[in-house]
Amino acid sequence: YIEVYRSMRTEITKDVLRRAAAAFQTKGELRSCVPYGSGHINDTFRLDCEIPYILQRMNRDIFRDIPALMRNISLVTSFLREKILSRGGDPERECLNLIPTRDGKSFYRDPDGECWRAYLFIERASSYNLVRRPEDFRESGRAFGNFQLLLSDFDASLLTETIADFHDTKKRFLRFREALTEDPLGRAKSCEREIRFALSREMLADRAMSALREGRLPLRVCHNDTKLNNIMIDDESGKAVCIIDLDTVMPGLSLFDFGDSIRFGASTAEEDERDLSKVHFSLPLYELYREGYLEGSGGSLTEEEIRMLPESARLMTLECGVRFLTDYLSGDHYFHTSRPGHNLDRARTQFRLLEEMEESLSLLS
Ligand code: ADP
Ligand code: GN1
Ligand code: MG
Repeated sequence: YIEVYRSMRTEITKDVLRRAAAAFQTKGELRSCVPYGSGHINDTFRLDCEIPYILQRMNRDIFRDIPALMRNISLVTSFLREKILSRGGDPERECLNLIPTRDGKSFYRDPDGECWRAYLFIERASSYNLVRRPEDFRESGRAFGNFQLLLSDFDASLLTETIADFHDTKKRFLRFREALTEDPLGRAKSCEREIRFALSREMLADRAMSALREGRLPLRVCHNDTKLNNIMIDDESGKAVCIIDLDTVMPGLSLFDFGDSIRFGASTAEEDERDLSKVHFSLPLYELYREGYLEGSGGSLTEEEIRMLPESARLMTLECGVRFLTDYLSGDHYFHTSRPGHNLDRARTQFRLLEEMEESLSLLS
């Protein structure tokens, strides 16, 4: 066990961690528990007992209704489990498996009110912050497309919206403008170029949501957070094993899922790369992902959805850049950061990518 884990929210001491770990129906003695992965939202640990587990402290500043969030995840994972079984797959590996608490609940609330959950650890598979082999990216497109197809007969009315207006880019701009007006730390002067860049594209923000309102795009059950490190790729075969991070599974547009994967994975550098000369949008990676996604979604996308794919990549990249910049201006309360200016660095990579997408993708749409 580590002595103290300094989370962005509150410290997690060894005792707190031990107590949380002991709350679940894990097998054998607890051996170790160490911080794990590079997610921006929850505090994630690898817990080793007789077998390994993932232990997560959920971010209750962001997810305000944890029981509803956990109900969503229980419903979706049980539904996927049945589908995986019926196609002869291995549900222990191909979907997330929640470990119940010792008193049979889906999550544990500690004495401070913090909420924890545990999953089986998916072994012999990895998640990546950068595409390792181009073929893996096609594979992840196929898996995210298939994820949506599998959930196409899931009753969306059972799901609670875990974060309201999650991909409403226009509303994201409104919050950005508020942060800009407040500028609580006087940071706006350090990013005037980025602010101008974002504001000059605000007129694009409503393109997807207005198509939904006008009935030109269908509402589907989506993942909503389809970056490459939310998918586990088998270490040996290179096949996508399991889609993880189900916190934002809720009704949305297929374009959100497609566009978000592109903004993260079709980049030649990591999301927080400081040297912008390394950050490029890769059209070949875009094409590979598109092929995989269309295959995985099994012909279920409408013509209009397909027509808007290039635009969705630009939109989700713009939205994410604006969210990083908003968090930078407001004092870094939302995304985990590990250095000063981290969110600004992230906003810059998104805007660099977007500039290149505007050149190369406009030829496609
Ligand atoms: P966040 O919401 O903070 O992004 P995630 O649920 O994505 O949290 O988990 C963070 C990281 O932990 C993932 O990117 C992945 O590397 C790892 N991870 C999560 N769940 C599992 C699992 N069941 N098995 C193995 N690794 C996992
Ligand atoms: C967050 O949770 P994580 O790290 O997989 C965020 C996404 C952003 C992403 C940017 C719930 O994803 O929306 O696109 O960071 N998740 C939430 O890397 O806000
Ligand atoms: Mg994640």
